[in-house]
Amino acid sequence: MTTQPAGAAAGADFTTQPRISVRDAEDNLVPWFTGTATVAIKPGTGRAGATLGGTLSAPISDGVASFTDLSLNLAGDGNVLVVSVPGLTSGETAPFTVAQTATKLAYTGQPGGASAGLPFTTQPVISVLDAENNVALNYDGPVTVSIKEGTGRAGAVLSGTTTLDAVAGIATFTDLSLDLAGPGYVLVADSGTLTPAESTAFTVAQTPAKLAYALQPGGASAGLPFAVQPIVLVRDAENNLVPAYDGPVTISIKDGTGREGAAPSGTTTVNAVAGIATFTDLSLDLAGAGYVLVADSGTLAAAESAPFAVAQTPTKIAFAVQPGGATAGLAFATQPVVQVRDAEDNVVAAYTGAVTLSIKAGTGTPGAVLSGPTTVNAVGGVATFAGLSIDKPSPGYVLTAGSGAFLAESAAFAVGPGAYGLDDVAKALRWAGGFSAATPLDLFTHDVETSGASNGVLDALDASRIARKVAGLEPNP
Ligand SMILES: [Ca+2]
Repeated sequence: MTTQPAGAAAGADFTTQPRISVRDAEDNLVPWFTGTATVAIKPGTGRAGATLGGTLSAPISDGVASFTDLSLNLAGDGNVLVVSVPGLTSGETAPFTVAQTATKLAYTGQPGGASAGLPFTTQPVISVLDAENNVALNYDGPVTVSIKEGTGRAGAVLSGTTTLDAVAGIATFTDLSLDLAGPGYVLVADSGTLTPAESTAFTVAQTPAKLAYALQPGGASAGLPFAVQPIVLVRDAENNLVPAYDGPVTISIKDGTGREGAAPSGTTTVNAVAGIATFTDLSLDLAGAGYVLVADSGTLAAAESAPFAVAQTPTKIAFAVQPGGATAGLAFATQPVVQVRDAEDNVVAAYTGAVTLSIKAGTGTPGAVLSGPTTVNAVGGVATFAGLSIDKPSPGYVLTAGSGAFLAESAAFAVGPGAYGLDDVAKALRWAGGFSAATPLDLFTHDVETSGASNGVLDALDASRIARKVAGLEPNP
């Protein structure tokens, strides 16, 4: 070796190319020698797999041969070249180093499996390469990944550890994510000095992750549709609306909230439209405080509404106890009880208004009078009457209850005849004898021969029975 190779960098011609000379045994130049010198890597030296490039043969002229364009493609230490000439002892270079110059970045692993707000299932891998596209094993500087301007969705943000130090020339990202779904994202890898690299374009999908109330339920009154019906959104991990979602969303009462035993009514399950579930007719049957509604899809994270109260609105009155056991002129054995109720027939405990009873026009005996305290203030939503009586007997009385705008009617009931007198005995005898015709009301009041039942005929038996009552032999009435 007359000149040792030097200035070797991977993929580049050595800046100092080797030169050999032919010597005799005494180490003197043999200027008359002609032939061809061939150079090769000495096996087992340098980087495994390295190849020697350039013109590997050089003519020997005046005992000297010069190589001009040798290069090694891989960086490494301890490279030794062997120069051989047929018939002569081979020569070897001193071990030398092939340096490596990092020049550019490249995506050796493309980002993929991206869904808004979730780490890519395939994270990008960036390699630092030299001019020969060999990984620059010595490179351990930082590599930063960012969204290429103008690609993907405007305003998107790349999250995760976006800057990593390369390890042996390779930067392996682990937790990158993008917050907005969209097609055509391109990531740029940049080190500040090396030629940047761009990923292939990829799409960020959108995965529905959770539900959220966009509009809270409100204006609730027992049995009536909420004045403000809830609206539930389907969102991805980044709280973006998921317009592609059209699955069902179901509303239920959160266990342990509101009134025990309450149940929602209306269309409690609706399909989302463009990621929005709009309820229209929900109601709750029981008044109470602290109701929380759960919106659930079965798969996405459920949402809870803010707590709200269900008020109670009186909507009607009703006879809870029907009048009964009535005898003309005597207090009903069973006095009526009227309740003020909400739309769900729950008693409106807060109601204290007056409730007034009257005989419904056209029922009972014309001119009959309802006596007693016919107006009672409700207590706890309940008006309890006492001491009411009707003076004239008849079947088919109906009482009307009124309170404000609310009206209710009782079931029809009979007011039986009061105590009989001698004139009743006389009347009965006249009807029994056919001296006068009995009206239906006469039949109702004087057909008494069987206890509590009528045989539909006024005859002598009825007259005798009434006579026994008048005489005190039977209860009267
Ligand atoms: Ca009879």
